[in-house]
Amino acid sequence: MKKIMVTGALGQIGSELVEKLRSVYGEDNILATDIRKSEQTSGPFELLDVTDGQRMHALAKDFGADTMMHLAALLSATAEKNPLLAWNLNMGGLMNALEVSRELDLQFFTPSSIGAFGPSTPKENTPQDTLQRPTTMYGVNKVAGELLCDYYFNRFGVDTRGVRFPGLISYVTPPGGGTTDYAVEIYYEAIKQGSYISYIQEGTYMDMMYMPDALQAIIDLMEADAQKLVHRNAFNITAMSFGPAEIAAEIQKHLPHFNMKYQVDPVRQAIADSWPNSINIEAAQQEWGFTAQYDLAKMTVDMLEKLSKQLQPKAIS
Ligand code: AKB
Repeated sequence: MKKIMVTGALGQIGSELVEKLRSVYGEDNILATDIRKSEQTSGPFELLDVTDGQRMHALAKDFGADTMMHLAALLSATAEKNPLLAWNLNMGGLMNALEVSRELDLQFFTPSSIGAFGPSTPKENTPQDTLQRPTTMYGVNKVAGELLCDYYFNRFGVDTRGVRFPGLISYVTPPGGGTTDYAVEIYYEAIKQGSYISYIQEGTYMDMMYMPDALQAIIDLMEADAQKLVHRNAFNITAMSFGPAEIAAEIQKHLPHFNMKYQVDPVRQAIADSWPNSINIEAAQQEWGFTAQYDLAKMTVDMLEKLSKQLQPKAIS
């Protein structure tokens, strides 16, 4: 049975990944860590600032971890506001997590992103192996991270694995500081207000994926036969590509009065414009059998159903 330590466990991916891992591998086999204190009462949890490599090492060792899932990082829009902090946290945290994995011989996962591509990357059907000259600090971090993970595998034999996530959509923990966050906010506002003001311009396509598919992808990649992995790190994966008008139209099928206006944020629009419209996922499909269950229509049904229940005014007892 695996013993997995997760950093950034209270973030958008971490909060759901920890639950999923606990249901697969057992509650006591997953150590959740975060810089903030958890309000949840069950399951192992420790406070951890990922820039503190010594504490990271001690926690992994005491827990008897055999796997590290390193999620703690600043997302693209926040990183653009504070590039130095992003460098220190994203790269410092990753180096510590890789070093701990080398020292304790842990299997290793960390996510890269479609943000690892830039304006000179082919925009449609973006290949797995292609030009990567991103123009954001987040992108610089992600490319450096992809190379570091390859380096730790080739140089030290650390079993590093990873994917390039598209925008992730979920109803559990909202993302914070990303460029693709609009595709989550729109569902909340559709239910709460019946309207949404999009900071991303009509016609701006980005890849997206529903959280259950993202969690399953992490588990499938970590369980995959190492002999079949040609790439190991930074596999392109996605489930759908749409712009604001397409997601709004899908919501209108269920909430006919929903309307959307545009008030474009130049910083996040520039980031989105530098990313691909749609990426090619053949390497992930061929090397470890990646598939996604949710398209835009199926995800929208589930998001609206789950959020309607969650946002219902609670009866006063
Ligand atoms: C972001 O928008 O920064 C993230 C990502 C695509 O990496 N959701």
